[in-house]
Amino acid sequence: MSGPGHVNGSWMTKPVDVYFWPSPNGWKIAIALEEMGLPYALKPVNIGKGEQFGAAFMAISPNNKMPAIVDHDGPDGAAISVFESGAILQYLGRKSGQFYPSDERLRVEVEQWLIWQMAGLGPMAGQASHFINYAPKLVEDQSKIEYGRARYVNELNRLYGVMEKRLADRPFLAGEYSIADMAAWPWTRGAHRLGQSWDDFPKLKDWVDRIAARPAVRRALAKGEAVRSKPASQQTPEEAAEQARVLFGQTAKSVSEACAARKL
Ligand SMILES: N[C@@H](CCC(=O)N[C@@H](CS)C(=O)NCC(=O)O)C(=O)O
Repeated sequence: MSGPGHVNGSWMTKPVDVYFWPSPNGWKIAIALEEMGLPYALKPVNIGKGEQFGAAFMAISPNNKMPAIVDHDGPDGAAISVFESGAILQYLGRKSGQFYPSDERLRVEVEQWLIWQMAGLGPMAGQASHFINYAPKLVEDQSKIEYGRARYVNELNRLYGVMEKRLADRPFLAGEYSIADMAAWPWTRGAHRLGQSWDDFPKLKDWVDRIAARPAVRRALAKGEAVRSKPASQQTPEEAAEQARVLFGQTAKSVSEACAARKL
């Protein structure tokens, strides 16, 4: 194959640096790179330990969140950095000429579902996860979190319903497998941890299984999990408390202080 950015081109020999931690937004990028056959190197950013506040990382990801990439073979031959998983997927799709069609109608199909994931599914699933998996351990009076929990679990349920309808008559969100599926899958596969039941979403479950069976997805998960020094399930209560302190309740001031402390 040839064409802009295809993987056989000699200019594409340098691995893409992927600033990564094994969590849903990170998986999207590892999956895309495996699917596209682009060489990459995972650069761990342990967000539970505050590594996202380091100066070098903040220079490429000013939102103090992973994922971010540095492509040393940028469009003009010089390095380019990209943050925000949706923008990274679009960049890699254009670079590789895969999973992101150049035909305008097909591209619009992909983009609608990609942006839908970025603006809706991801943020709502993230909040549902917070209220189900983290907030109960951080708040003594459980009645204080009930409203937030129901709000995000219900909204996620509605969004899964949108996918269920969409997948009723096509195998993937934009018809063909695309970067939109890669973006949505990590926020869907753990439905049971987000207050949802597969009994309500059989088509969605088939789609989750179809993507999980892809060799590239399996490779991405294996390589990404290897970045952790131990499985998340073996985290001690002290480590969990430290992670919650670093990640939750951030403000502009707390981020500035965390960045300053990392420079000492
Ligand atoms: N909209 C961003 C969200 C990225 C995001 O939320 N990353 C989380 C982990 S999944 C993170 O790095 N959190 C670190 C922090 O909040 O300090 C994207 O899609 O890239």
